[in-house]
Amino acid sequence: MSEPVLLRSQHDGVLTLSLNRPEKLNALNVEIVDHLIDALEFADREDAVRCVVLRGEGRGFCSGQDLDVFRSAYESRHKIEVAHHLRKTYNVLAIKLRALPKPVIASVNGIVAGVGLSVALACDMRVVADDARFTVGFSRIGLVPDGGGSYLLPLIAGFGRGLELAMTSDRFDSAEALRIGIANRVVPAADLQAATAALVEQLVAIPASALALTKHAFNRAVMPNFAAWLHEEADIQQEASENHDHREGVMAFLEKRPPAYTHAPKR
Ligand code: LHQ
Repeated sequence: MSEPVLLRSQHDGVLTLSLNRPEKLNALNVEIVDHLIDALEFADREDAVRCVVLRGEGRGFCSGQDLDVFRSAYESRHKIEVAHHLRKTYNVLAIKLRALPKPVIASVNGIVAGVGLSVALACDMRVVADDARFTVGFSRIGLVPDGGGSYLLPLIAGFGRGLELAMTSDRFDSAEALRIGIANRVVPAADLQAATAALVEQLVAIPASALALTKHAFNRAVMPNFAAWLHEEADIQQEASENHDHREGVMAFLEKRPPAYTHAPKR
């Protein structure tokens, strides 16, 4: 039997969810996102769960959408229903992460890219290993940040720096993530688990209702239109994905060669 793509463990009120596709730096597919959504629904209805930790197995937190999934569609030049895909996967996940009335901590090691970054940003706090490396990444394959990325990145990192990182897809390190507010704290890689556990321990000692209502208040105060935005973001991504340069960017990544972009407005 193959390994589960999402590992779950529960101790002392903490549900730990570990993305488990280390050979692809925990790239996401529909199966893993469905498991994540199920786990968050479980966390919501189980009083015994007081806090959720999201982490990645291996040398990365998450490299974003598994680009191999779309290989045959890109090769055959079929249209991909990207907006539909987003609405049934990452948009649901982002809404669940924000709506869960319990803290969700991303414990971030190694690589973070694409919608993997969006997922980390949709969590409540990010404890980051000092060797973590980030890239928004979408623009390199002709896309816009999705899964809430176009909302959460400017909200958390600021409009100017967020837009720069989204447009350039420049890599940045943990020190920069801390400086722009993406990391709540940076710790030596060897201490990531202990530092995450210490934060969780601090949170679970605080009245659960205060945590739930504080999260609700912050959501309502600064992101009351998040769900509506996700819908619109998916339409924008659909448009981006219909450009030839997106297909070329994905195929170049899969074929491990530099892309040959045309920069034409439409394919
Ligand atoms: C991967 C991936 C990956 C598959 C590493 N997929 N295999 C929404 C709607 C529609 C379409 C598309 O997407 C989306 C949402 C998105 O998230 S778009 C953004 C998707 N992510 C990316 O574009 C990032 C792609 N990955 C990379 O650029 C690099 O792998 C990074 C910079 C993350 C890490 O670089 P390295 O540390 O040099 O590692 P690597 O590239 O050697 O990756 C290790 C393996 O993982 C490798 O496989 P291999 O068989 O050669 O060992 C990669 O092919 C595989 N992998 N990311 N997203």
